[in-house]
Amino acid sequence: MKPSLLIYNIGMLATACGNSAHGGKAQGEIQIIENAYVAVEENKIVAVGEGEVPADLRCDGCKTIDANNKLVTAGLVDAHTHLVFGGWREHELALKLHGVPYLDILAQGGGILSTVCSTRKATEDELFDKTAKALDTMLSLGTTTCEAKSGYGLDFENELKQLNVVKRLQESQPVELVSTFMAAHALPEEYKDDREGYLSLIIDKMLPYVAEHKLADFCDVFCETGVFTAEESRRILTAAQKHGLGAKIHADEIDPIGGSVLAGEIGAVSAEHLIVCPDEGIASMAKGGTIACLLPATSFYLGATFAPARKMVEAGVPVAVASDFNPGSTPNLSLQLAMNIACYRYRLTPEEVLTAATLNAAAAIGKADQIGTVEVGKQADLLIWDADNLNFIFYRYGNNLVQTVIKNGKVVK
Ligand code: IZC
Ligand code: ZN
Repeated sequence: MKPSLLIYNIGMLATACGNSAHGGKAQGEIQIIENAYVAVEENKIVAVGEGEVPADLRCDGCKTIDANNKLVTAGLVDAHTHLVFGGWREHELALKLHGVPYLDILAQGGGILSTVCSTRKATEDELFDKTAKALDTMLSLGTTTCEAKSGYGLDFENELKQLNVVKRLQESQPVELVSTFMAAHALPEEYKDDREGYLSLIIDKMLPYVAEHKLADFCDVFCETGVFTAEESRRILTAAQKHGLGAKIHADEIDPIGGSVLAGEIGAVSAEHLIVCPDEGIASMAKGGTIACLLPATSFYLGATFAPARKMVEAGVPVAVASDFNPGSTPNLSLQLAMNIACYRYRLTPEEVLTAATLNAAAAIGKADQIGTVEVGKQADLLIWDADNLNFIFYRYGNNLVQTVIKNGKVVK
């Protein structure tokens, strides 16, 4: 066998292992190989080993990369972003600094609803160009796969416009995308006196269309005070499951109104945020096999408390870490930064956070059998870091330490 790409002289290869999310002790049990090599054929990893590269993997014609004794990991998987939107919301920073709560800004027609106005005004091409630029930055920061939620259209035409942008971007740039339908992100102004009308639009019209046209793999709901109740979330998510979409839920971000308990009960793939997750929510997620998708950069940006990540790991709930990139509660594209904050503020170890941002994140978007680890048979999504070891990328923060990005077996940065 002659590979198409050979990376040799790897100082440290650090990777989670397996095809499913890891919680408990297993979250921190990663494989470390010093003096390693990785061989790739087309878009797949075909060999991973230690020491001298075997003769049958050496080739004259193929591309070789000398990793210069640096760290190699799997590409980062960002399992939670609100990627496609019009405008920004920098004016809200001053309000936040004056202590105006996030939900008050939303209740006054700002927040998400102001992004809905800008997104509705933007053309599909404008959204495409803006999002392509964001993805280019993400790729250089090491994100090789990214989830993208709709939820700034809040009507048929504009939700589809967002989903369509993701579909087009999937075909035109290297970052692999997974779409989540999130029309239940806020109640649009035109339905403010007709909640049932909007729920029916989502459940009876939009969901069947999105599922039939394969425009999303997941459905998400913002289950929060003043947004959608746990009962409304249950109706939307169980309807989505009947259409074959996986369930995700923004739960316990500000108030614990039952989102995490519901997540476990309905077997949601993931629950997001979980800043104020009660013990019964953790128990329910452990029972239901739900991944806790935590967003530490959001706690940091909002000056909020931090999700009880250690408790979750110890209860056997697999923890994923994502950026939550969005124009309101965290306008940051760097999953690296989120990983650093996860380490410092959740007190997760570098090994646990690596699993959180690769294998567990891949599982949270239904791709753990294809990506998230550096193992034979997985897709060749790899990073070479400007770091000698895993600890270094957690110790340093605020800089981009990713040197080389390989997506699907091709050097893309
Ligand atoms: O635009 O504020 N939390 N949704 C739920 C968000 C934050 C995004 C936003
Ligand atoms: Zn979110």
